[in-house]
Amino acid sequence: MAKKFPKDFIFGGATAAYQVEGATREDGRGPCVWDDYMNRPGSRFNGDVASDFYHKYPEDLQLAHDFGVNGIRISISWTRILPEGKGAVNQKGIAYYNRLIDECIRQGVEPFVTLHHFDTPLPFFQNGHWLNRDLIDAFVQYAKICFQAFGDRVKKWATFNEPWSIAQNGYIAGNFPPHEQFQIPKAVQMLHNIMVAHARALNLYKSLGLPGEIGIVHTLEGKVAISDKPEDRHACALDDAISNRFMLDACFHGGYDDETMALIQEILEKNNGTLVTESSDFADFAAAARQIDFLGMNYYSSHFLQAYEGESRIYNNSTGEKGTSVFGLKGIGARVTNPAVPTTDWDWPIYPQGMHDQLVRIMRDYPNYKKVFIAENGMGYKDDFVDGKIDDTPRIEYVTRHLEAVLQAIAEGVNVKGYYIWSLMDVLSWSNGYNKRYGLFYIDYRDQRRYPKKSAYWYKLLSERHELVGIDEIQD
Ligand code: BGP
Repeated sequence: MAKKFPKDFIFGGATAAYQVEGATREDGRGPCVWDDYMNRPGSRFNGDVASDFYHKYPEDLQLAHDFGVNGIRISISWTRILPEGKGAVNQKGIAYYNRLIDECIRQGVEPFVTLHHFDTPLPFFQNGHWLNRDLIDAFVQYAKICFQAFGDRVKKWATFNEPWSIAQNGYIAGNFPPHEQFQIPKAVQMLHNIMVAHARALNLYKSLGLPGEIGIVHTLEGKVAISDKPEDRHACALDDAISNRFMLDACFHGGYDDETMALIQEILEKNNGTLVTESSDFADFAAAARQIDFLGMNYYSSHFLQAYEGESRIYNNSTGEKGTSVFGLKGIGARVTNPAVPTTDWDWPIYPQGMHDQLVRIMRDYPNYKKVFIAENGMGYKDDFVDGKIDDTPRIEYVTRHLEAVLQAIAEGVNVKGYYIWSLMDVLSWSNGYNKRYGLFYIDYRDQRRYPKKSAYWYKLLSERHELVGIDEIQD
């Protein structure tokens, strides 16, 4: 295992517009899908105020600076720039992101900007979402406006955050809008369409001759067969194909490998679906695969797969009641508990080995990748707030073990250039609300005050020394 992180390694913190900004009706912002969804009757929470980053970003960036965080993932809210998703540009939205980006740079916290972090404009969502190819054209238009407005200062761009989560959570698990379940063919079609939008925006960026780099952020879920039985291994290959390979092939191979497509076809056939593509899609994929500068990799967890012959069935544990999850998909497999692997309260297996394995897999299967940023990793935890102090030792342990996996991958030759902890400060969790916290900085949502957690003091030492530090070395 390498001991030190590379000199130019970024120790960042991640956020996303809807999860932090709040101010959803301010300065001409139009509605995105989440405004509507989270304000539906019976909803337990919403992002109307969130972490009030829209107003408090100078304080958050000051804290980032003071605690050694030298990079921040932010995303642009599409409907601040284009309130209806297309048409007239809202200059107040442009002005806000100009202020935010300038403040990041002033504080030495480099902005890594994502164009789409789940928050599709409401009219496009209502009109078929990513199944409607009109959204591809609209996304490219929106991307162009952002590149032209901010591309002189933003040096790291990501087209999308986690296409897989949009498709899986919205159309398979049903815990994101539009709350559909088991619509596997729709999910596959969406992934393809989003990959086309990614490729076209990336190619456009490259044609503008701007001074930065562009990539995409994928969540890579480790997939491990629960046994050596061929049927369990096949379930594992199927889940890996739909969750990871399909998108990685599009981004780095410029099209889908035969083996990947065979697995996807098998899934589609068992679920009575087909995939529709246009031949120009593959020209766009090929051009983008030649030009992509980096992969942003989010990693939280791995799944243990068992063969499964039944109908699809899922129970989402969105309250942190440990041991309640159920996940079996027709034509794919069942995600089962591995008694040897601990889990979080939300039943996410804690398996750092999977992070190492996914990094090595990128190097092995996609050798034209140039570099990887860990764009998100972190631990959801119900932090205890005692006299203004938060002892989040389990989070520090979780991150330490995942950073060890990163160091191991670096030692084996993977070019990893940064780590953005999810999340910089506490944020809204899409399907869990405000009690599933991830931040280095605790937010008391009653008054929006920020408090550094034990992990923030630890992260500061880590960033100063560029090597892992023990919990006993923290002085707060
Ligand atoms: C990723 C998203 C983030 C964030 C994180 C934690 O999938 O990119 O936006 O929410 O997961 O997820 P959750 O809040 O559901 O625990």
